[in-house]
Amino acid sequence: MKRLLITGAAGGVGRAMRPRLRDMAQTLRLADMLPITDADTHEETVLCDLNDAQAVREMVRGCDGILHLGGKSTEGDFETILEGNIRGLYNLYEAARAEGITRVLFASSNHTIGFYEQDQRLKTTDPMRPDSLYGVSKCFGEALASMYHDKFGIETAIVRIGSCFETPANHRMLSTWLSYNDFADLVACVFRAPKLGCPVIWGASANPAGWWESVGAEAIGWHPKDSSEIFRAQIEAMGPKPPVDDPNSRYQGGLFTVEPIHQRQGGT
Ligand code: NAI
Ligand code: 15L
Repeated sequence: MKRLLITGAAGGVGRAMRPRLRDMAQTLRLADMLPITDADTHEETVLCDLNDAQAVREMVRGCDGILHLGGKSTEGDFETILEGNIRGLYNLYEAARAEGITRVLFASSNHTIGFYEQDQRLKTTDPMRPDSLYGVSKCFGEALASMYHDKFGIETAIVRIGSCFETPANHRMLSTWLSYNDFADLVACVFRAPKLGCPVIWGASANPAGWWESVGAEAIGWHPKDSSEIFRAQIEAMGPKPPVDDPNSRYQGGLFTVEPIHQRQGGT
C-alpha cells in the first residue's frame, strides 16, 4: 500500500499503532485535530477537524486505506459527539466515496453493547444495547459503514474494540482487553485481505475471561495471540473485584452505564 491514513493519530491507540504499522505502507498519513510534531521520515501529518467536510476531503485524498480512530472516545456532551463521531464519520465516508477509497477500519466500541450483563455471552449479531451517547454514536457508525458497503461497495472492518491499552487496568478489562500487538495484527489482516466485505469483529485479545463469541476473524486470517491472564495477579493485588451490583461488575460497558447526560459547557 502506498499511503495509509490514520485518523486520531495523536491519541493513545494511534500513537501505539504508528511504530507497529511502520511497514504497512510507504507513507503513513497521520491526522488529528491536535498537532503531531514528531513525524518520522515515512510519516506525514495533517491537522484536521472531522467536523469540517472540506478539510476531511483533503485529508483522505491520495490515500489507499483508512484506519479510522479519530473522534470522541469517551462519554461527552451531545454536540461534541455529534461533531466528531456522527457528522465526522459522515464526512469521512463521503470523502472516501468521492476520492475512491474502498477500504476502512472503523474503531467501534464495546459500548455499542454495554448494557448487556457480564454473565451474557454475545455474538456480533445480537441486538445493540448502547450504554451512552458515545455508544449510540458508534451504533450510528456501524450502520453508516454498512450502508456505504451495500450502496457503494466501500468495505469496512467494524471493530468493536474492548479495552485497547498497554495493559488491562481493572478486573473488567481482564475480559475486554485488546493488546496493541493483536490490534496491529488485525489492522494488517484488514488491509491485506483480498476480500473484506463489512464484518463486525470483536476487538479483544484471546482472554479466557472474555464474554464475546468467536473473537478473531477467521475469514481474514486474524487470530489474536495475547491473553490478559498474565496480568491477573497484578490486578487482583490492586484490590478485590467490585461487588456484583457495582456497574463495573454487572455490565459489559462498566461505568459508562451510569454516566449522566452531559451538557456542553460555555455555549456552542
Ligand atoms: P483517544 O481519545 O486517545 O484518541 C482519539 C483522537 O481523536 C484524539 O487524538 C483526538 O484529538 C482525536 N479527535 C477527537 N475528536 C476529533 C475531531 N472532531 N476531529 C479530529 N480528531 C478528533 O482515543 P483512543 O483510546 O486512542 O481510541 C481510538 C479510537 O478507538 C476511538 O475512536 C475510540 O472511540 C475507539 N475505541 C478505543 C478503545 C480503547 O480502549 N482505547 C475502546 C473502544 C473503542
Ligand atoms: C472505549 O470505547 C473507550 O474509548 C476507552 O477509553 C475505554 O473506556 C474502553 O472503551 C473500555 O470500555 O474499556
